[in-house]
Amino acid sequence: MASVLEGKGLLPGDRLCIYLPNCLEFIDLFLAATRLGIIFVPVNILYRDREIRHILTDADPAAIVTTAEYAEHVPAGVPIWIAGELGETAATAPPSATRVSDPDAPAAVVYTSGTTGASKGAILSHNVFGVNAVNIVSCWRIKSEDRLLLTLPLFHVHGLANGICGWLLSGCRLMLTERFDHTQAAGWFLDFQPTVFFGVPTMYVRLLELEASTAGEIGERMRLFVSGSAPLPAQVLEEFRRLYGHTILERYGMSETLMNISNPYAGERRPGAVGLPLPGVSARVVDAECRPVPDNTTGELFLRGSNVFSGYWRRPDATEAAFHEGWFRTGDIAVRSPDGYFTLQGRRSDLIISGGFNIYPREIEEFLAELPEVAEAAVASAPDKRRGEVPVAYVVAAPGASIDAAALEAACRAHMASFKIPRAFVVMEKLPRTALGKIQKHLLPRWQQPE
Ligand code: MCA
Repeated sequence: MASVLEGKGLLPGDRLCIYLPNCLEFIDLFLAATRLGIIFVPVNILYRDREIRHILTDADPAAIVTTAEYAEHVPAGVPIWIAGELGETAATAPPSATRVSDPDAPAAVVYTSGTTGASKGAILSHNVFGVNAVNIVSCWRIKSEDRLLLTLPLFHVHGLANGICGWLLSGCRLMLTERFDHTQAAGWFLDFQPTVFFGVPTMYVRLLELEASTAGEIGERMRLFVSGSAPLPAQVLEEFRRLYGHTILERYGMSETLMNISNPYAGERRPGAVGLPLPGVSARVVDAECRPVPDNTTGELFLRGSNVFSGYWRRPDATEAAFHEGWFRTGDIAVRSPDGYFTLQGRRSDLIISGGFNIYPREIEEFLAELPEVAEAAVASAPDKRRGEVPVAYVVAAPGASIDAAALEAACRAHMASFKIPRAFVVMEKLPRTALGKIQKHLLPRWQQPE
């Protein structure tokens, strides 16, 4: 695949966008691109025209690789290569001798809606992927005898950095599925008999729905369940322990830093806490003036280490704002216990994490406000048993217009990823605002998921 990409004229530093569901070509393209020093830019397969256009404009790639089926979602303007055709050519191509040697050079740019504004490209060096893989393989004791069931999307670093790079470094046996499907999960566990599983809390909530006998059989063969990308409710951890006989190991990461903090493999896996800093990671809790606070005191979590990204792609302003005296500002609120365990308590921004996917309300609010029948909109989160949080839209009709929720939902579905679509459109006379005009989301009427 590396010689195919070279044959296409790609050079070190060029960007290559990948808009693919999980498949073997995804892995081949990741390995080929990074070996050539081409910057790998994965695009969420659930993204649609607006979201893809934003990344194509920002990353300015040489091409985007996708399938014939998904090509229809890709806006015109950038060469489209079909993954299957690249794979066929690669099968008979001579191996490439090229290998980059600068570990601090960018290996990938991963778009994240982060803590503020439209998504930005987090620049991840080869070293960051290497440090992360070494940390999780050693700390979670992944061996070549292990069998890893990976159902996470590879367009996010949970699946790509922890899943694929953890598999490659450990030499374990990997089963990769196109996506997580709760109707097939039991079969996958019973047939493949994995020993390690990486998941988001939504997956664990789904696994709680299995028969006790099936769960027990799965638990007997499993060695380690890891959870991340969103908070794992302590009650889910407890129910899971009763049903599967395993205490899920919760860890905390970000697209900008990969894994930062993890509950120990041996030692207390504390419900509700994300654990202890990984080797090489410094973590501190600071006050509004960025000064360290004592234990048991809430503040913003700052991180430093060789796992931290190189900045945001072509966004020197956002990169500058993301650091303070060499410390990365996570935007997460945390507290450290005297024995060193960190617990996350919320976020500085109104980011919504649904099923492990980040949703930035501003993006949906701006889309809705562009619609002629909407004067203004606010998007807030509502609790959801399966996904943790889901977005809910509160809209004020334009003068003389009436709001048709189904039409708003159809408009959202046509232009953005399915997980971002508000679960309800609550019509309001006006939105609660402070004297300065800032919308007060905590005053919006709570919306309950209908049973
Ligand atoms: C969902 N859909 C997909 C995928 N996931 N289609 C293709 N590929 C996928 N990977 C489709 C579903 O089929 C469904 O389609 C629609 O999207 C809505 O899905 P959803 O509402 O998400 O519900 P679900 O189908 O039950 O999906 C639950 C899920 C998904 C599979 C757990 O939420 C998921 O994959 N979450 C993982 C996100 C992730 O990897 N986060 C890591 C970010 P239809 O509507 O047609 O039926 S990295 C990170 O956060 C940091 C670094 C960290 O610490 O990990």
